[in-house]
Amino acid sequence: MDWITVKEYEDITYKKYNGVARIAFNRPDVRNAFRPKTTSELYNAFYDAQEDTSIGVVLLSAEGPSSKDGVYSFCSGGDQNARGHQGYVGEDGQHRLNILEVQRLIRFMPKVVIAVVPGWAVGGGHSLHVVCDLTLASKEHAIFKQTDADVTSFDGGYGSAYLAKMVGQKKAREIFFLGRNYSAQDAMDMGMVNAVIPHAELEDTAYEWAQEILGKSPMAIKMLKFAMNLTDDGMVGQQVFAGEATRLAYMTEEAKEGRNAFLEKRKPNFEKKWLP
Ligand code: S0N
Repeated sequence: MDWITVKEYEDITYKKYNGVARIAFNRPDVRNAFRPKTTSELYNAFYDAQEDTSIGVVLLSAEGPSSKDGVYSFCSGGDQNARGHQGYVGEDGQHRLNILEVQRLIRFMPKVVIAVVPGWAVGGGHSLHVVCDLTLASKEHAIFKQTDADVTSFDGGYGSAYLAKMVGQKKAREIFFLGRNYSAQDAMDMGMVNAVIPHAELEDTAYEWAQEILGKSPMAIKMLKFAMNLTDDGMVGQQVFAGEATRLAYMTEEAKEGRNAFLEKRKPNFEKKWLP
């Protein structure tokens, strides 16, 4: 793939090619832990991918392996060195919890986000794969693990409660309460991974999955994603889904007449078509 770099960042890489955006963690020596700079760069890149109408699928992946020991990692969650007493401390000295804003962007963006997991997916990194629409995992190197209860930095939202909807209550509680390591195959058997891929083929396979999705109807994909989110997202899920219903309504003659009648200061003529 001839990926084209969109913008140079410090903690991530951001590239695009042929309808696909690839956003990747780039702190492999700390197992791709995220600090506030990382989350702010992630938010920036995801927002760009959301706004770019040529992009239909986003891959969330990771650079690596570590230069220190050759270990592959997707993300090991919040950088414990950046952790203060009220959140994670950025260069401006402020404490933040802004990985949650990244999670919301992934969850609510009208495009498919695929987690491409080449190695460790741990803590907040595990939660990120949970919130992505699909997960592809390296057969040889992916390991899924929840350490939130070890370090008292826990995700009580999508990372745990939504995970329980995905793998079942007993399994989710095991994952969080025991903090064990799970292989890509274990994770697939539990229903939180879509496919186990030989490591050397992982990135190409992710790109191929993206191309398959790009062949589908963009509106159908978007509405299906929002429909599947809706029941778990309460009123916000309804708001996101309903926003798209409003957009579809704007495209009708009826909506044009409603707007035109107001602007022309006359009564609207809706031709009274009450479809069954
Ligand atoms: C990933 C693990 C299991 C890998 O083990 P391994 O292979 O034995 O490697 P290590 O020798 O442990 O690590 C290699 C080097 O990388 C550093 N490092 C690894 N992870 C981190 C990290 N998270 N932060 C900082 N540094 C990290 C090591 O220190 C080591 O460095 P050197 O070579 O210098 O010694 C293993 O590393 C591990 O368990 N890591 C910690 C995982 C963890 O506990 N993460 C935090 C969990 N919690 C969250 O992520 C919360 C997320 C969150 O932010 C959030 C969630 C909900 C609501 C709000 C928030 C919020 O606060 O925003």
